[in-house]
Amino acid sequence: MSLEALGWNSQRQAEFEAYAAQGLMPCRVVGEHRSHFRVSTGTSELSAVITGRLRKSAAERSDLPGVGDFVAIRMAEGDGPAPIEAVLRRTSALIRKAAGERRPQLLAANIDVVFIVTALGGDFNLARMERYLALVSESGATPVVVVNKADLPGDVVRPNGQIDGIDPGVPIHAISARAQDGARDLERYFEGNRTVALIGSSGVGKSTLTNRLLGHDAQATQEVRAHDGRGQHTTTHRQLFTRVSGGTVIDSPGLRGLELWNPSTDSTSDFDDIEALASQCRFRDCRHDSEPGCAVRAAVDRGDLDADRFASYVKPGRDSLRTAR
Ligand SMILES: Nc1nc2c(ncn2[C@@H]2O[C@H](COP(=O)(O)OP(=O)(O)O)[C@@H](O)[C@H]2O)c(=O)[nH]1
Ligand SMILES: [Mg+2]
Ligand SMILES: [Zn+2]
Repeated sequence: MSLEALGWNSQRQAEFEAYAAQGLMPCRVVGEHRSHFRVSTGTSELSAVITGRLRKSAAERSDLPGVGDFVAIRMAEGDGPAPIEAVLRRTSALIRKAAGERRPQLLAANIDVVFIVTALGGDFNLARMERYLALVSESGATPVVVVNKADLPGDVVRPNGQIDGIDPGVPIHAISARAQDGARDLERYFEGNRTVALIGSSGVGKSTLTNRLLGHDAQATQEVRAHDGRGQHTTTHRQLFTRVSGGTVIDSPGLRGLELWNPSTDSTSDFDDIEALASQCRFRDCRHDSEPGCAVRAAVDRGDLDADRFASYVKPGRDSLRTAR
């Protein structure tokens, strides 16, 4: 293995020359833990920590290194973790604004392709898919729609290979990660040692597909709860996996629902949690009144969303904000 297999290229090398002159070494962040990072030099993996200077120079939390970042480290003397001195320019960044939090959080950096994974058996939702597509495009990565569980009954993908309502320019792959059908068609997205991230609802088969793409079981998969067809989250910390045949994969970089940060629109709303729910309503222009398939009202009914908060969200005058999404 070399750093090239992890996506290092001549542009990055050119940018790195100034750091090389300071005796620093290029690495890619492959894991993020509470107290430290795991970085790969291409030939070995080591622990690393952010220097105080780098922390101070970051205007936003999302400027700090995260999984997928290429960084400049100083080789530690002795056994301690290597200090990360700099983060190289990102070619793309998946950033989210967590519900109730004002500060953006980096989910993954330098992602070339995002597989937006959905599955037959009830997961597919056009409004949610459109939102994923828009936000992935904005991150700088290329979106690819993967409809998993093609072994189950369902008619999301039309016989011509397209999905009603989705831009025909977006590649769509109907596969079965479990039966191994069609997963080979996804190999092409790793050509040139590219990095692919998988996003989508829990239970759609992201970890199963990740294992398929890696050729071994690196990620734990889960059984879907029988009563409602939904999955539980089993993927805990973010990790970048290297494929033996080149390229890297990140299984669900931490996206829950649709809390992606969208830098070009107003995302500093106090109602991100409700807006994330609203994006899952059946109708895109849902007024959360009496429309069928309203995810916001359902959350109120379940007790997941406070009724008073909901009332202040729908109070007159907020219409423009809600429809501006
Ligand atoms: N029928 C069917 N089930 C699948 C397929 N791929 C994954 N699953 C199952 O879906 C469940 C959730 O898979 P998992 O990979 O953990 O989903 P994740 O939450 O998206 O990572 C597991 O029980 C898998 O065995 C598939 O192609 N067909
Ligand atoms: Mg998983
Ligand atoms: Zn609604």
